[in-house]
Amino acid sequence: LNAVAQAERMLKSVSAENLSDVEIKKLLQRPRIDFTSILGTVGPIVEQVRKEGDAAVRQFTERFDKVKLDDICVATQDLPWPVLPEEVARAFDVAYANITAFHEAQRGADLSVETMPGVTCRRVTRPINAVGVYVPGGTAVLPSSALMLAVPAQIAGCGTVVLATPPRPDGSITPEVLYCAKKAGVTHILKAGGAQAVAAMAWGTQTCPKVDKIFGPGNQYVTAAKMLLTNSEAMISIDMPAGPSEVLVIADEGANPGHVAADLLSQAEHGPDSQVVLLALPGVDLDAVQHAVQKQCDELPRNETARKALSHSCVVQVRDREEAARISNSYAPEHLIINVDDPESWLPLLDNAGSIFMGRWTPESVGDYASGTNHVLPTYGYARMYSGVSLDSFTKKMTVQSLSWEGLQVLGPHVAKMAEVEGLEAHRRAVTLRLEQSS
Ligand code: HSO
Ligand code: ZN
Repeated sequence: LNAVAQAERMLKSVSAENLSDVEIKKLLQRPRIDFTSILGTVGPIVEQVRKEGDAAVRQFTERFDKVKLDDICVATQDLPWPVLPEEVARAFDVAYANITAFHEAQRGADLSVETMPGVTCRRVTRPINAVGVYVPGGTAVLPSSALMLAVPAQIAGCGTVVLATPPRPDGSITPEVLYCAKKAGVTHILKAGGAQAVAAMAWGTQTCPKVDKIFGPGNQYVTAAKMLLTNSEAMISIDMPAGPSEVLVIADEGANPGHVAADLLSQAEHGPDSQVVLLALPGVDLDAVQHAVQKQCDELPRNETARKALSHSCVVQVRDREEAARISNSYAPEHLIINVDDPESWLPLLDNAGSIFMGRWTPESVGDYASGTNHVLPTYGYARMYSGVSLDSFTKKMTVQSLSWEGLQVLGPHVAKMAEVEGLEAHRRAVTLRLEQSS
């Protein structure tokens, strides 16, 4: 019986009681990504796309995706609406509506403050003119990511939205991705993947517009290309640093072991280097959880991927809420599921997480697809200082100030004094010359 129990234990299990904070940190270390060799491959691709534009993209697409294409980048409006099964279209319509509602509500009012009499400071928001969104193909095509990125771009009012995605063997793009792209007002579809797609958007080609900011998850080549191009003459910014997907689940005695297992596996199936962590409060039936993980994992079409992810994942038994919150804050998970009684009382204790899923009835899947929140979130511990993608990600803010004659009389002498301190005489004069003039 013991041997069976042992074999069924898919997740390494430890007790926080026996470990120092440093040991826990070490235990929860993410798999390291070494970009050195990848950058060596990606650099020349990026360079060739810069020099040759479409011809290079075409060549790499033929080499990597095994597709020969004439039209690399096409206007979305020139592509016909794909025909989708009714239920599929309805599901994406619901997601579109909810994502729109939540991101529409993120529109903040412009600011205006009179800091001194006659001195007015404002802040106004403008869309980023041109953005590129990357939607991965490969082992799992994620049309939901098209919605998560194109919808806020549409609400922000970005003039050019290029969606890049690898073409299928027949040269077409996934119908669901096209459906989402058309709904969300994507202007151009770039039928390319990998570093060549990112480079095309960053430099611009004969047919692909140059963009100002590039968004979206992707494999290590995509990530490396984004990293390279941010520090290049292409003058682009990116959404955030990217790493493998992850979830941390906090469960109490009342959590259903089958639900806990399903939530852990839903992240594990994303990729072999995904990481899942369970913080189990006293009373959780850990054998039942391990058993459910094993059983459900075996049934998954992507069980091999999930199994690899589980091999660097674990269960940590915690003593109380404070200990759980401390470990979770230190790990800073991309997704945090609080499967406990009274989750609201936990929220004030939680500082670092990309997105939080509260209570018994909120699986991560709802946020991944359709509740309305964005699923492009900081991974790899970056939730400590980065936010997930939101409407703000597609805008920038300009400040505006205006002084009346009276305003300059009140503020000017102080500015002149500061300029004097800094030894910047021209700055001082720009004020004093005006002060000498009567209204
Ligand atoms: N969990 C993924 C998002 C996703 N899940 C897309 C399913 N489809 C990002 O962390
Ligand atoms: Zn997911």
